[in-house]
Amino acid sequence: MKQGFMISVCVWIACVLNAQPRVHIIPQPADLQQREGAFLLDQSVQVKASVAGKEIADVVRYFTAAVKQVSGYALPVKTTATGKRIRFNITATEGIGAEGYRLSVTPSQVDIRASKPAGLFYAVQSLLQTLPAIRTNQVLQIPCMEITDEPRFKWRGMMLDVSRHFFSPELVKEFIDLLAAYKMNTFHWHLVDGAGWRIEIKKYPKLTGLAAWRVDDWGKPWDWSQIRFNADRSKATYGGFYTQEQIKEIVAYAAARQVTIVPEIEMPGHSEAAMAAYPEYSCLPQKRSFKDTGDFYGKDVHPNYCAGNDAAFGFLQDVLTEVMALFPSTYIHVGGDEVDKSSWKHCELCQRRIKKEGLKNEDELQSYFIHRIEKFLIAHKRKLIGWDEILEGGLAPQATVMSWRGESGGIKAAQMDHDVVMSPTGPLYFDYYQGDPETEPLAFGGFNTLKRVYHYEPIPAELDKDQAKHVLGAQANLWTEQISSYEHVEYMILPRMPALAEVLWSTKDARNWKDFNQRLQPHLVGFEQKGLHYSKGNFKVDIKPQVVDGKLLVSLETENEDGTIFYTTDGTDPGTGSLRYEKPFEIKGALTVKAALAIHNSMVRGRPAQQSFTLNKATGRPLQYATPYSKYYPANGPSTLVDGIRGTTDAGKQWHAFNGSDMVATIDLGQRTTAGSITLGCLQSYGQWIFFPQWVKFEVSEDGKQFTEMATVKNTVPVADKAPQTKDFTARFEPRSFRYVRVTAKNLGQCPKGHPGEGQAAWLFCDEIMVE
Ligand code: TNX
Repeated sequence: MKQGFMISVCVWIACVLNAQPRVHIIPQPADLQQREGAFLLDQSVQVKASVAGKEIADVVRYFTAAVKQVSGYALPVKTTATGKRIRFNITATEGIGAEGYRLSVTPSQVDIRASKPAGLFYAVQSLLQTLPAIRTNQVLQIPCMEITDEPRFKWRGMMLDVSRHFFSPELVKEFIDLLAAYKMNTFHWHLVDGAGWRIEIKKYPKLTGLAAWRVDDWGKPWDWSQIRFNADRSKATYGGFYTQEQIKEIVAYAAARQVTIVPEIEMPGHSEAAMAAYPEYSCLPQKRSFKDTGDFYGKDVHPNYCAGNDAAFGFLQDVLTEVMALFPSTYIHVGGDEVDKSSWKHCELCQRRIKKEGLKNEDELQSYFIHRIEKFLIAHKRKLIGWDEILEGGLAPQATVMSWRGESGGIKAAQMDHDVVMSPTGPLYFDYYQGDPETEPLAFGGFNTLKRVYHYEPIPAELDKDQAKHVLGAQANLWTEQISSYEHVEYMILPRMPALAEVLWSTKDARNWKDFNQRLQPHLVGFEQKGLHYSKGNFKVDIKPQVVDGKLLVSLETENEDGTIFYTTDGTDPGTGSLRYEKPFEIKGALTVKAALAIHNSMVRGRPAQQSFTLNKATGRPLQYATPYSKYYPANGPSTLVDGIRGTTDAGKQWHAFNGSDMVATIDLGQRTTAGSITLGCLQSYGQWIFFPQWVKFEVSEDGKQFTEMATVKNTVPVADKAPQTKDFTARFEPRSFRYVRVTAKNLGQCPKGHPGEGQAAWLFCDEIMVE
């Protein structure tokens, strides 16, 4: 009897515990113990702040305002409080650093301790994540728990490019709010680039009068078919800038959220906008036309700041002086990336400087440039940070390197005892796709999915313990060539930014992809409630072909580990009543697979993934290449050309690529087979250096040794035809019987005359080979 009673009490307690929602804080705290019960947040709660002071007052105000938003209650703030209370304490707390905090929640009290306001602020973020995202009818309960927490890295950053597209001060604040909610502490503000100058500099009014405005065009600068327009194209009316007053306000707004703003003033390249306003500081002082302000990467020559002209340095120092007065950040970012040094090569002043300073070449001139600017910043007690190109020609003595072209620049700098911030394109470029390009909004290219971001490790294995200390942290970059609305900005950083926040805040051991996925779900609900845009790329099903023993199988995969995949093959959209995916299944005829994920038995909204398959006599047969395809374009592996999927004008996905070399493929049909045509599909995309082959030769054989040529089909599309397009090269003949097929596609060899890559290796893209 007694035992039975005990069991039922245990079951009851377990039920109560189960009923209590699990705390789903992102980033995962260093130590979190959830306890039974909850602190009921109602009108009777008082807030107690133990020490007065502006910074604490800022945090408390932020907290009460946030609570008011989700509850409607204006909690009173007191120095002594009785009854149910939330206490903010600044005390020297052992075991947690400058940004750490302790949070203890019991049914009667919430107690927050930190040694600095930053810690209090982060405790507040953890607390707020236990409440609903918006005001609802829900009872507000903070689960009882004990948290001890501090970040792993001190640079937890996000960059926003406001040059390629301008975002208003209000939107920048919204961006900062999002960072703060996930305990990110650095906002790298890319204020200047070729496409527009965005910061008011009192001494140089043309920067905002002229260089902030352009004739509108945007999209994919290398692919004219994908260029879009927002505004009137006859006048330079597109753009905007921040006044110094607005900047001061934003800096204060960020500071109240523990976010430091690192401003970036690009030099010596990416300076088309500044040079349109002040051509006298470029190597090409002839007046550039007003329209050129909007030139994303410079159409002809890139007008760098002239490294031989002291007045250009004077200009930049004046600009930096005003910048430093606005931004208290220790770090000032000076760009330094992608400098086209050809204008320096042809500039008399630059060449004179090279001689006078005993420099070897233009690389060393770039290094001279950055050294000189660093000296100026150091004299003003600031530190220089720049993109990894600042390593070229010799790194400035105290510079910090932001490693974007992979990690090698960062590794090199750390080994030279310089600080680094990791920001490699893969996976930290958030202008890249986060899911299947066919169902995602326009992106730069590339593929940085949520899972790849989550698994990023900022400390490279190459660094020893001491060198690793130079890795301050990491940041993701949102370049905005393709991003013209703030909705799109949100979409690109959600949910990848919270994933990065966990990489940078939580301990390495705490990282758990499945657990993150589960904790993320309520955050996604919150995004939806708040009307925030976010990508569901993480839920998208990847429909992949697999050739096994001559059979064509299809596998369905998703990054999300929580759901069930449903699919159809009859063209209808899948639902929970459709076929449930268990394992790869065979395809025997032409059909379209559509697949989508269900979580907790409810379909994730959005377009399902879709893939059509067409089969022919070569599908699934073994294929051999004379020269291997490029490892950068693995597509679906060695069987890509016989996998039943056709490449589209999207270059990244289904193609096998050959750089400068020909494609020679031999297919064994397994037995003598009768057919009357052979086809090879190819891609041309001028802007991406991809050209149709000069000709394609089709041969057949019975023994795999003696081949007979059936036809050689010449290309008829001009090499200068810029529209991305696909083309089938087909040999038709009297049906005959053969076992082997050999297809040779002749690479154009070099990019043609007048092409930006003139003389360099041309790409040949092939998919698929069809025998019918
Ligand atoms: C490279 S990253 C750039 C940017 C582009 C970006 C597009 C870097 C320092 N330079 O100018 O916007 O790629 O992903």
